Amino acid sequence: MSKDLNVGLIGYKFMGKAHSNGYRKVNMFFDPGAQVHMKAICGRDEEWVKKSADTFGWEGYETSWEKMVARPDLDIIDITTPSNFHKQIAIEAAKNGKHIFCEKPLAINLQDAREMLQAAEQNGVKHQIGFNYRFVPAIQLIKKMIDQGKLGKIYHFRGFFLQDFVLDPSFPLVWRLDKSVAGSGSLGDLGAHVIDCARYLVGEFDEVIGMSETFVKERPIVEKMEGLSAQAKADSAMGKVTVDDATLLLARFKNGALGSIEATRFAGGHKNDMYFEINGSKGSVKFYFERMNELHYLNNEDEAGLQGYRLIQVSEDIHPYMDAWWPAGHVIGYEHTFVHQFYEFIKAIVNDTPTTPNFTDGVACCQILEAVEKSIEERRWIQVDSL
Ligand code: SOE
Repeated sequence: MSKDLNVGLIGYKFMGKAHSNGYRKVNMFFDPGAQVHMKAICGRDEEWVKKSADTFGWEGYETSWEKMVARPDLDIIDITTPSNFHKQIAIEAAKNGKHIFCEKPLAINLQDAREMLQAAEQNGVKHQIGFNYRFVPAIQLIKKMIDQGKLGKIYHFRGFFLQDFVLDPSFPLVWRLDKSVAGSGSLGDLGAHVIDCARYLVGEFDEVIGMSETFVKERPIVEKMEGLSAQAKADSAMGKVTVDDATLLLARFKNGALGSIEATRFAGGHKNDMYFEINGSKGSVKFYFERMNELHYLNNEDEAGLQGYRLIQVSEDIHPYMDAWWPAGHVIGYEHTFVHQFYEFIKAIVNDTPTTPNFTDGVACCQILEAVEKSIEERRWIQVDSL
């Protein structure tokens, strides 16, 4: 281990905690070629940010992001704020020569995302986006299988991301339900992950068409928020929900495959139910995030009469990232995907190699999100490249 890299993290809620845990673990389980130092965490509420610094293991804290991105001792700025802050923070961080890690969606609209990519490229800094599901070992294994031709020609990508955390109409108007802060609702928050997996595994989108609905149009104004849970006063005034509660889309990929994706926060009983299935000429795979250590694989070339989906435990040393963790069968979880993504990010900085997924992937995803929104508005198919 030769190098030292100092990180400054902006945001201290759900994603702030997940990222902090990732940085804490990365050197313990992997050797990315540099020692990560958790220098400072930043947030507006001093009491909270100080408490988060102590609990998550940061050396210090800041209450101004402007001050944070200008600190000469920091090499990396990591952005886990609500989405409307991504652009200004990333652009200033780039101007200050910091490598940038940014949560998804990259920005609240395509134009902002493009400006962020441009700033990072012009200032020659590394940039990565938090599509952490790519770093699930089973998803990495699917990628390997597709690249090796095991699924043959891909015909279908069929995915969904189902949650139910806003199902109760009295759940308050949190920032994720405000378009000016979040960009979009279930589409950009949940659909973005599935779209990214589809791009990663199947290829670029050609055209899309969508439909969406906001089932609960007004909610009590939020009083206090912590992670995904929030409270409103019993007699709180109501505010308007300005994002989609659910969006469904159809897609045609450039390689001829067909896709369908559903993203909703109104699927009762589904907590973080991300699923996709890929069908090809030689085989198929099925992946359920809530069973993320498993992969269902069908080989069309198996003997007739003995065909069926086999269940692979993706937990052996030969599986992606698993040699760093526990003996086979000692399963890993959601938080490990963050350790993997930071391992790749740090390694790319140290070796000066390309980062993946990066802001180019973030822009490509925003382009698809915007094409879906346009198709809903205009009630017609939209060519993704036309935006
Ligand atoms: C909330 O809907 C959320 O936490 C997303 O913001 C994350 O990206 C996803 O992993 C789980 O759900």
